[in-house]
Amino acid sequence: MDKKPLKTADPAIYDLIQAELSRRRTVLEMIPSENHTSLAVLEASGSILTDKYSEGYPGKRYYAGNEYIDKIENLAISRAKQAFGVPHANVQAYSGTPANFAVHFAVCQAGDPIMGQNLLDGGHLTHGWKTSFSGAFYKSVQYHVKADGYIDFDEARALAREHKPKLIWVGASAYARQFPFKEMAEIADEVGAFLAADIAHIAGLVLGGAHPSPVPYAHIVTTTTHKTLRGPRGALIMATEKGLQKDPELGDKIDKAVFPGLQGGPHNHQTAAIAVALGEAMWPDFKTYAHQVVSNAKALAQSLMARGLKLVSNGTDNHLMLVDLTPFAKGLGVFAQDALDKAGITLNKNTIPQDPSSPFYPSGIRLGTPAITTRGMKEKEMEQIGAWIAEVVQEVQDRRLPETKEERSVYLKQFARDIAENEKLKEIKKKVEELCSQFPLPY
Ligand code: DSN
Repeated sequence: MDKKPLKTADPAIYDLIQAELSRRRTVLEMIPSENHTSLAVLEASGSILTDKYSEGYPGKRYYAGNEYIDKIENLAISRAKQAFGVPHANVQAYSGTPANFAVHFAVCQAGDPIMGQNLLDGGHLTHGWKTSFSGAFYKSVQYHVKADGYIDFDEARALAREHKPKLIWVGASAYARQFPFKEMAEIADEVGAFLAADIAHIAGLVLGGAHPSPVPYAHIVTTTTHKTLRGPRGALIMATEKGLQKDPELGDKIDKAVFPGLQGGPHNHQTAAIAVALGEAMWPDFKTYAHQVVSNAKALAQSLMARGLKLVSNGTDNHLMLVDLTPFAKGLGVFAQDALDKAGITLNKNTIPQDPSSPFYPSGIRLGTPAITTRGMKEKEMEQIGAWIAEVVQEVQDRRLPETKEERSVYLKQFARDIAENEKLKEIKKKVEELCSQFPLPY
């Protein structure tokens, strides 16, 4: 086989990757679950390790030739244990959803009751939402947030007492406040449930000391590795001391649930890159990064609120915020998302608690600061970005989502044409590009 680099071997894919790189260089990436990894993480995840099969665990593989793979996986495991302060870590789950599936498989039987935060209130699909395996295979009950945007413990406690869940999830994808690990642990302990903290969004903040750790309170901790942790796609599943006290077999059960329960061969290039990211997250400058992510989010939230935008829970304690657009109209999220994208600000439409519209046409937008903080932006830039976002929202605030599917399709096509021509958006995009050029990507 010829040793050709991608550029000559497959110019079509090469050019598309380059195009994506240019896009990323010139936009503000503000989807709060995304980040820009280091060159070292990219190098490990694009490495020759992708070729190797290694079903099993270090020292107990079903294939030969795993001498170095064992060392890599052991390094990833020991860094995860050291970084989070846990006695057991599994680094093989392909991503967050498979990791959470493995947790259910490890500690529940099909049909057992489970409990998690309602998806439309910021929770995650895998915490018991009806369209996910977790809602289909288990008897799921969901707790909500109150009108002020904070988790409703009274409801969670009452549901736990009534349904006696075997597993309770704390952690969410669109929750702007500190996660109440201690309070949820009290509820789980009262009913004898396993408490699993899904810290996918905040893992980097936890490691950097910018958010309390769930480790003293939860039995199990899961996280993806590519959000604030700034690693490759992937996930960790960890058992805490408290978890091993509740069930000394918990670590083994988690490992068996991942393999052979749900997955085949681990993605070794991913494992190596996770090890690199965990190494980076233990450097002192990662603490500075994590705190800056939160300071930037607070500054951005202030900038938005000062311009009259309403935030769910009136602010943020972490890396993200949810803008509630219902003061203008329901279902405006898609208009704001697409107009902001045209202006070079990438974020996502999102439901808000008690959303009067639907998940596909929600009434909010979700945005965060992990990636723009990686580029080196600080509070001064957040103030400016908040001003641009408010200006863009002003451009779309009078839009109204038509009621019928047919009308919507015609209306949204016209909207796409309108925003492509919009002079204000073009002007902001230029300014965004200018700002981005001063803050290069890490690769
Ligand atoms: N897709 C992730 C997020 O954006 O939060 C959750 O799985």
